[in-house]
Amino acid sequence: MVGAGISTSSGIPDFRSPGSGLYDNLQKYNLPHPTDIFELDYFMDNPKPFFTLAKELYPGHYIPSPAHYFIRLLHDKKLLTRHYTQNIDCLERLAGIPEEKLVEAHGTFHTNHCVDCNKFYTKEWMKEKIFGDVLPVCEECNGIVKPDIVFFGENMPDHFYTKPLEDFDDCDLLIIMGTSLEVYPFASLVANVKPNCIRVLINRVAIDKFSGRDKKRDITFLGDCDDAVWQMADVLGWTNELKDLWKRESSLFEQAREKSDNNADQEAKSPRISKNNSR
Ligand code: CNA
Repeated sequence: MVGAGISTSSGIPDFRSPGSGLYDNLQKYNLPHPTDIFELDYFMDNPKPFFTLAKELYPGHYIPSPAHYFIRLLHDKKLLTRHYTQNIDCLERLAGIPEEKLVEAHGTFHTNHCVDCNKFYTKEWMKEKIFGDVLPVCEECNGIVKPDIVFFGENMPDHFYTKPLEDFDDCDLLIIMGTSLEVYPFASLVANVKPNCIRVLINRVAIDKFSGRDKKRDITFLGDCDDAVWQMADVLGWTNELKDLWKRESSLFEQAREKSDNNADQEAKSPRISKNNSR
């Protein structure tokens, strides 16, 4: 089970870290309250702050961290039952964790729907709107099209409710990384494992709700997720494998990113027709 802390070393801020977290850095959006950016009612009145943030967070800019590749290694070695994530950055998919092993509890930028008529739109369609600074408006009914990110008060995806029933009874080690465990119902999953399952929390700061819960089986590693996975890789004898995987994949992403930056530079030099849309 993971949260925003596994992606901070990739350059994506979390929500709640004082100073660097998104909630401390949303002044430019003039929100009455920081969490309004993920409130559906606020979004329906004023979708611009969300789409400005979406442009910053949009998948494609960031490269998965060693923590993501450690989870990929667990999968490659057939040790991963499932990966439950609160993150919306799609870095697990980029790290090669297959869709059937993922529960993206708070949704994803991968798919998009009209909030009024529910028409589906592809991620390529949405990306063009977001990066063109154009409000994504439904071609059928003129409603706003929203990435399938779960906003406060919205239902979680169906598999968030079905997969734990398959997974948690059989789980013999629950690794929880980079999360404040503040957001429910996701946080409540930690209680779903059987009493003999070891639970390891890896986080920069202690989480009261977790620490001391059950001293016989709960372990807290206070520190960075990447440091923790390198240490685990070391004791498992996987250091070289993790290093090779991380280096190989990261250099492929760097090459792709350079190529796309060069293409964007070329495009910027040629005149473009404005695609501004009014609603
Ligand atoms: P959070 O409440 O911001 O908590 C993150 C936790 O991670 C904090 O306790 C930090 O101390 C800790 N942390 C930060 N960096 C590291 C690190 N390198 N190593 C170890 N610990 C670290 O975020 P949660 O994920 O718990 O909250 C759930 C929200 C955050 C979900 O709804 C997400 O959609 C949302 N979110 C996602 C992203 C993303 O997709 N990358 C980014 C920001 C927020």
